[in-house]
Amino acid sequence: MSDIKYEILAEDLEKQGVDVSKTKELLKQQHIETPSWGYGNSGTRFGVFYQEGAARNATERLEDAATVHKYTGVSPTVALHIPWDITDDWEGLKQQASDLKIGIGAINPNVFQDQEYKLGSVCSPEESIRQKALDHLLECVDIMNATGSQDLSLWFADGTNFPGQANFRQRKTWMYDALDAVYQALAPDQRMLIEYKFFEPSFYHTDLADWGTAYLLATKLGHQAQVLIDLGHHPQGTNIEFIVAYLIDEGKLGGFHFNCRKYADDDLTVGSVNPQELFLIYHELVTAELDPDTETNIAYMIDQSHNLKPKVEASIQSVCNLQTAYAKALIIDREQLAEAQAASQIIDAERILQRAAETDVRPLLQRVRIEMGIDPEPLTAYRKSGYYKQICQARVGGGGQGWA
Ligand code: PSV
Ligand code: MN
Repeated sequence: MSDIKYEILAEDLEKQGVDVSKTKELLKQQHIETPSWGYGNSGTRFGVFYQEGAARNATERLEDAATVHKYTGVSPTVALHIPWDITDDWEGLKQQASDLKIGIGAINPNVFQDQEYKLGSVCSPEESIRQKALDHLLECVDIMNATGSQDLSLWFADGTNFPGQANFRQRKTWMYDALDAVYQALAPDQRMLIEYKFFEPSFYHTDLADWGTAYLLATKLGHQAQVLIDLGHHPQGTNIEFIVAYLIDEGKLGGFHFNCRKYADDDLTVGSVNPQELFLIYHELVTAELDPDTETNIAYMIDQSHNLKPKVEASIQSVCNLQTAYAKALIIDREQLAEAQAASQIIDAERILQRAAETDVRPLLQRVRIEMGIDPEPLTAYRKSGYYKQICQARVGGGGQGWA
């Protein structure tokens, strides 16, 4: 298994004090959850673009997720969106997942698409709509019990579009009361992850607009409620890595929705526009992971709809980008960094990060994959497999559930 590039890199890393075998072990244990909605037809609010071979139902979405796991080795679970992935046979779906060697991960309720939710869901001015939304959230807890899922991943489109449209404090109470009712329904080993987003689809105010709002609610609700960071949900220029560090320190970071943005909630491939930001986020995550005094339980999930790229390929590419960011963060010399920070050697501290960020970790990741018994080049191996041709032939007709 000799590979000259890997040998040179490993020797260099060891010289820098990196424990290469521990790094490889951590990379093998990485766990990235892919979203079922990344495999079906999707689009923007201006229209849906249909792709050949796109998954048409939950069964096919599971097949695609399993394929991504087969080639990456680190994406063993898939998140479901309800009702897009609804079935009347949860036992059957769970069995299918297990036959495909994957598991069902977070359950994402959908309280934003029905006509009745035009003015909000749990914060709707109409009592019956608030009740409908709450019933759906509780139904999703039942689904978690049926699938064995531990995380309920909550996102609300609730907000208003015009000044004076609604009473903020009234809506704040409605939001809290609904979340509290759901919280009470959780089993002790289940969590509620609260996602925030500063605008869209509402353009004047959003009821859960930022990490402060999500944190406040999660804190009031209790330890089974935590914050979920979606990388696309911040205003331009937000220092997300600082939010990550802060929430970890408060024991309130529950999960991620990885994607990438340039302007708004663009849902671009994670790491595609700003890999440095992703690296700095991972730096905070790894610092916490390697600290024996810091407890974390973070769900690493992708939230992307691939409107233009072939979906399975885009998912493989995304998982690989997350491996790269993790690997680069793992090889940071944290001891030297702590020394530079203590001595206020700003340039040196920055250079320590830079050295890791500029390291070509591809030979390391290739070696990790070989040791995991998979192909060192996931995308190439997938392309050679014939899977795409097979799904294009098999999946004819039907726009599919979801955005379509
Ligand atoms: C909303 O923009 C979001 O980020 C939420 O997580 C949804 O569940 C997901 O995208 C899919 O619409
Ligand atoms: Mn999201």
